[in-house]
Amino acid sequence: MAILDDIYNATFKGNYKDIDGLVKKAVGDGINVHDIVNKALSAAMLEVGDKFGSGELYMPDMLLSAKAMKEAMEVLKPLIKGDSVLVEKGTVVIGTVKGDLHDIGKNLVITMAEGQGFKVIDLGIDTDYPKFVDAIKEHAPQIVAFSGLLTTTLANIPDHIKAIKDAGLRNKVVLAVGGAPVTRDFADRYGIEIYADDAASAAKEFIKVVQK
Ligand code: B1M
Repeated sequence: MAILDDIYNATFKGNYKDIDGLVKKAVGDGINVHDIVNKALSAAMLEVGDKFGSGELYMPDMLLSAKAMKEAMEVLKPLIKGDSVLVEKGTVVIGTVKGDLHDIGKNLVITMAEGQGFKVIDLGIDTDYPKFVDAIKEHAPQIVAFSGLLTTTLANIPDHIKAIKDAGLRNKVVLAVGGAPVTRDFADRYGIEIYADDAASAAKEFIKVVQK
């Protein structure tokens, strides 16, 4: 579809000034919101990552693409919130792991979870261990989710879990993890109950927890 190609290209090229109009046009044309996210926005970000990895793109390019994706999500967020059937509410605490500044995927998980009726406490990026502990004490969530995009800082996840265990809170929450380099094996290794490879499946897994 031409408009999805346009959104893909604008995101890939970091044309953040054009993206608002393009996304609004796609919505106006009746294009499914999930197709806009998955087939255009997320797909473009994947290609940006590949090209960055192979040295064809540089950090400023990535930043511009990230800005374009954020602008697009501002338009889509209210629609994603409105398109799901509200299920029994629960609370999710989520943060990007210590040392990691990526937040686009985490924000997508938040949008999808909120769309399913969850209250989401966003601890932001580069989340220090005590922040999760404090948030569990304050908000009594059913689920604590870690987002991690860097192989190096995924190594901090055991320390995140240790801090929660040391505070005597491990059996009060279900842990969840996701992010490009994360795998089911990784989650299993650290006894993390939920692994989700995209935002929509994360929200589905959260629903299973509160329905139990
Ligand atoms: Co960075 N970066 N980056 N970056 N960046 C990656 C992750 C990288 C794969 C690019 C590459 O080399 N090919 C690479 C990591 C390599 C590795 O460790 N495996 C990388 C690197 C190396 C770096 C720096 C170290 C670069 C440098 O400085 N030399 C640096 C690190 C800074 C730091 O964090 N300390 C850095 C910086 C940046 C920017 C700031 C420029 C920017 C981030 C802006 C922002 O987030 N606000 C950026 C970006 C944009 C990327 C890429 C291009 C795109 C990430 C993204 O937003 N994807 C990325 C390439 C890639 O991932 N292929 C890359 C779109 C997003 C929707 O997908 O985040 O995967 P994602 O989220 C998905 C799923 O993973 C899942 O749901 C989402 C989709 O539905 N998910 C969860 C995510 N969190 C979840 C939590 C859950 C469940 C599912 O909980 C249950």
